[in-house]
Amino acid sequence: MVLMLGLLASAAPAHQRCKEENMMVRKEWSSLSPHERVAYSDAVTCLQNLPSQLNNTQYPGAKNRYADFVATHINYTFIIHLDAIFLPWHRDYVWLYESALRDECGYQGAQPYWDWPAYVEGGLEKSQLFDGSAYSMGSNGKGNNSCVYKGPFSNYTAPFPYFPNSIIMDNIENNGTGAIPSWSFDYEPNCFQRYLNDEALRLNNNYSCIETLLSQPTIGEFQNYLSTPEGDAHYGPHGGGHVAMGGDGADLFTSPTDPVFFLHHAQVDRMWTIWQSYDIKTRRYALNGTQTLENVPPSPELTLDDHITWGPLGVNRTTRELMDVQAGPFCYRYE
Ligand SMILES: [Cu+2]
Repeated sequence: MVLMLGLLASAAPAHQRCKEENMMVRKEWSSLSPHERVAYSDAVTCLQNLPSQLNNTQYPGAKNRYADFVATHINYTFIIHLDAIFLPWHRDYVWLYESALRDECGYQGAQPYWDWPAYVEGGLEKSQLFDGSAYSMGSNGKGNNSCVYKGPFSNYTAPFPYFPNSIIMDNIENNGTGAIPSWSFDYEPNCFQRYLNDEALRLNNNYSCIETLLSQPTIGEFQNYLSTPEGDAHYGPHGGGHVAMGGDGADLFTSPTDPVFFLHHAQVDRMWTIWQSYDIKTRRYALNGTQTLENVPPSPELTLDDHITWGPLGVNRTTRELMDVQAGPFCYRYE
């Protein structure tokens, strides 16, 4: 009988498991109450104080549970950016993080997002996200090292080394192997850094950029517009948000060191979800591209049956499982 019930439960179609009643609702940072904002940043601080679950010999810099997420991002940097894996990988990544906040740190809410265009006027430093109050996600950086000095996370130590951008460019230009540097997981403590950049946000993340992004006809064009690889201050809305954070948040490898990374990537995911919703039939399972950064080294086209692996961070998934935010492991919507 027990076995039969188990079979019935696992045979239930996804749409029956995810219902309006149990769906998480992700909201914009500024629309959370001050109490909700503190609950969120407290949960992040909690994660930064829990022990790591990674092998410490292999990942000496992973000094806590939060750093495990950063280490995993470093590890996969060359296969999860500027390719077809980017969107599904980061969707699952944000969800695993949100789940850790809830399951390991007692957070009751959903993952908030950062609606970029609403922050273009008025200056990031004065915004509810970065004003350095107890209800923000910490201040801008200051001083020679641009250390975050006020509000949540101002005492957080960024454990991993700095990765110069040339690592990525060298790999592309010299047809590299896409191997991360041998020192990638070394423990090199530094203050947590930001260098807020209003101009990057104004250029890449204004309302007209978002309109252009959402009007791209194919997933390939959507991806290209989202993350423009290079060029004179035009990075696309994904790159623009990273450059707007500056400091740790602008480092392609270690960017999740800045906890705003997860609000930024929730917004990237929200953009993809909205874009998918305009034509579910053709867009929900649309993929375009290979499995390596700018296809260096060359790799096969990503398919829905390919597996996305997480190591100790989470259960392995097929790409197919990561395409619908109300099926597979997910059950959430954006408000
Ligand atoms: Cu990333």
